[in-house]
Amino acid sequence: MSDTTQILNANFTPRIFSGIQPSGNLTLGNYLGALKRFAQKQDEGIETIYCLVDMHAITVWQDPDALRRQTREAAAAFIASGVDPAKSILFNQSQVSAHAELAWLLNCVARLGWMNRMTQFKDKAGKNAEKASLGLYAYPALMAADILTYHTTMVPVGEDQKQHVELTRDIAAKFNHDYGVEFFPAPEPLIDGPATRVMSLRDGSKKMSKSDPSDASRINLTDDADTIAKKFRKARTDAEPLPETIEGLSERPEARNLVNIYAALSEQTSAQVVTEFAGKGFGDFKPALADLAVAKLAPISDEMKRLMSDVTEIDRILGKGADRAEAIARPVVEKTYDIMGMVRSR
Ligand code: AQP
Repeated sequence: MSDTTQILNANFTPRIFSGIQPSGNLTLGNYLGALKRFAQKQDEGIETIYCLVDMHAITVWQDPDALRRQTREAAAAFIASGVDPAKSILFNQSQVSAHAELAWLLNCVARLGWMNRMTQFKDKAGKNAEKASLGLYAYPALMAADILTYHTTMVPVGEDQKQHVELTRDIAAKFNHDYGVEFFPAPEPLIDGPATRVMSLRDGSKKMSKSDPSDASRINLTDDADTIAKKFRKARTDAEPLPETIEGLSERPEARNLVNIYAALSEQTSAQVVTEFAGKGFGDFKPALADLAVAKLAPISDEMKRLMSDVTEIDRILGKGADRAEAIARPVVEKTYDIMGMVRSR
């Protein structure tokens, strides 16, 4: 953390915020890069706020009934992964209007040149950028609003979201500078562990993603044991045995990905995993990885099923979380309007 960030953030109560889009089945990438760490963070004595960002999900087409189911299922995945709604605030974004309101205000602070550099837009819009929604382009400003409306100081994310958190810092700094205030903190991305970027099981150069058209490219948190084993068995690899040291994986992205997944699931470093399996082929390593993944994920998927049998309870939890979130976010948005010169007379 730079000295200026440290000085600025010292004025704010430490607070953690992060979110996940309910845009499909949550994956092993979401679990290792986000959910597992969200649960760990809630026991570190810092307020934790976790959000199902349904308004981000609609930046690409979502069938309304599917979105409702996915939002509840994602809430179930959070809880089954250890996020405790009594310890953390858990809610869905659209129930707290402060996010949309602050997003508009920050749209007027963010610069087009900054938005044009966002690699996720380029990846997601692809060659058909003219047909992408305006929302997909503006997504990073909404994400900045999600973070800043809680005066968040730390954002646990996977590697792919680092650029958006950095943009959030730029937007916060420009707002503070333009209005001569120290109103928004400079949130830090928290990116740690061996699985900050879990890759596709079919292509080691692409990240594992819930919207990848190939289901075989990812492990879904709802996959059963047989499916998990089959997907790892069919995962793309090379023909070499595992090397003696981690450096031996530098030109082997698929092998490195499987080692990293094993390390994250078994709470080891990737170097320890390589030492354990040095000289073994994938015929040995893949079944060991599949067994480990099933042992870790089966209890989560069972608990998700149990929670999904009572969606009224899930909705109640999300509503209560939204009330708690609103109580923090509303005064921040009101103050932002005031700083920007909008008359507030009721
Ligand atoms: N493959 C991954 N490895 C590590 N972390 C990951 N995350 C996502 N994929 C991986 C982390 O999960 C959190 C929520 O991400 P998101 O669902 O809001 O959006 P995303 O990053 O765009 O994830 P997907 O799965 O690729 O979603 P779609 O396909 O809907 O766009 C973030 O912290 C992210 O870093």
